[in-house]
Amino acid sequence: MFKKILVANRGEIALRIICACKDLGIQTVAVYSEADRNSLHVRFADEAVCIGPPRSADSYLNLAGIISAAEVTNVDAIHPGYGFFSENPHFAEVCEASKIAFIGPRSEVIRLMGDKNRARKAMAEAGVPVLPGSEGAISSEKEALRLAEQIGYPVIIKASAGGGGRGMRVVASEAELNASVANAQSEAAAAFGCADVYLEKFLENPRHIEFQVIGDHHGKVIHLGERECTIQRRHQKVLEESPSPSIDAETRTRVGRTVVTALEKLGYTNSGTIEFLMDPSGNLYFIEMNTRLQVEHPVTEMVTGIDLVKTQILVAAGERLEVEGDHLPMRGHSIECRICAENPETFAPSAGKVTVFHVPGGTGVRVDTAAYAECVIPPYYDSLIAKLIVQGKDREEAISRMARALDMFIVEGISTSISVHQKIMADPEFRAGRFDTGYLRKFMRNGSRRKSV
Ligand code: MV4
Repeated sequence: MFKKILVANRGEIALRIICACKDLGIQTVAVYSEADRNSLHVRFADEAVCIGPPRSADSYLNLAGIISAAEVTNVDAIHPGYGFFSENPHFAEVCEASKIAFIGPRSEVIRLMGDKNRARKAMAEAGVPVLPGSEGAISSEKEALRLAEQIGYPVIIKASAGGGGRGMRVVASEAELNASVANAQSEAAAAFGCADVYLEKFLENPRHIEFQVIGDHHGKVIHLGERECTIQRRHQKVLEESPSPSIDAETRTRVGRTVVTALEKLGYTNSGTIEFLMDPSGNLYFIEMNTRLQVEHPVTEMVTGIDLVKTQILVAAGERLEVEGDHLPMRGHSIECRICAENPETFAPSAGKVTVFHVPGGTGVRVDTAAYAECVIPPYYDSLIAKLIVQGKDREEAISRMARALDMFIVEGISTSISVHQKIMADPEFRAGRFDTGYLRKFMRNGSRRKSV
């Protein structure tokens, strides 16, 4: 087992990882930027190393600084959290070469899934349904036209090196497609350093559903059910829940078995998420795989009862997943609201000093945060300041607990998205489970004030 782990991240997720290490009796090393000197991850880690100036590029993305910190503190492993180096195959390779365990999948698998076109091909070959589209990268305008004709418009052109909504363009007709391929290729080359693009059938206002998996180093992969992540704004999730109100037990069993079989074939290790789009008939199609721990992992923890971060550490250290069958059973319902430091009307970031900070509690309430009264939210990083997570015996109980907890969450000094979540919890359409990826746009337009989303 590892004796000491370096946490290559900040904020709530750094604290979350430190908690798991403490539960396992593992020593921790924090790394921090000059803007994060007074952060709780620095305070609660056993050791802390400053790795540079405030900007992420100079600190949390300072590869040499992080590896040096790992070497001088003599850690056995690095947990990358989410964002930063979590899905960087080069970082994982450097760890592997430095004999430091990277708490995540093997670098080749990270690289494979980072190429969205290769990932689509690999998953299709392993038996996971994908949307109709190109078999590899598109090589010519002619090929794209022929394919689009065959599958029908609208289609979407995606950059292989994109993902998470970056480098996509919807094409409604043949006339539009003509200029699109070359433009998409040069845009992709400029933005990602790789010109490869591929084509898919475009689904209008789908739902976004993702399956959580974890694999050990002995060939065993299990799934932990799905998360409903449809409610997003500009490709940023706003709230997530598990189970999805639109997935039944039969679908969960069938899709779960399909993803577990596919990932066992790929020799997948550690935590991963398989993203699907759902069409109005309830069919699921693979779009992308994320090879990291996700922001929304707590809703899965609440319904399965396992500590995912602890499990990540244990499997990275070579322990077996002691589970019969291909999944863990789920119980009850969980919802997570992302509380962001932003203006709830314009969604502009709102950095600055938090003067009052009171977190809700009570039955079925969990708050993952690194904020505290009098702390300063720096402008350099992601605006997420807290995750409010609730569980209940069913969706209705979870929603009423969330509404209660939001009312008892007090943040003063900066603006937050709490009021947006309060409106969603009160919305009959949300309560009925009726929403798609266009939900927030429609919902905000129908609200008391007109807003741009
Ligand atoms: C799509 C799509 C429709 N059809 N692919 C956006 C994020 C990235 N993971 C994939 N995305 C989409 N891919 C096809 N073939 C619509 C989206 C999409 C979306 C997906 C999930 C949640 C919110 C979204 C908002 C806009 C577009």
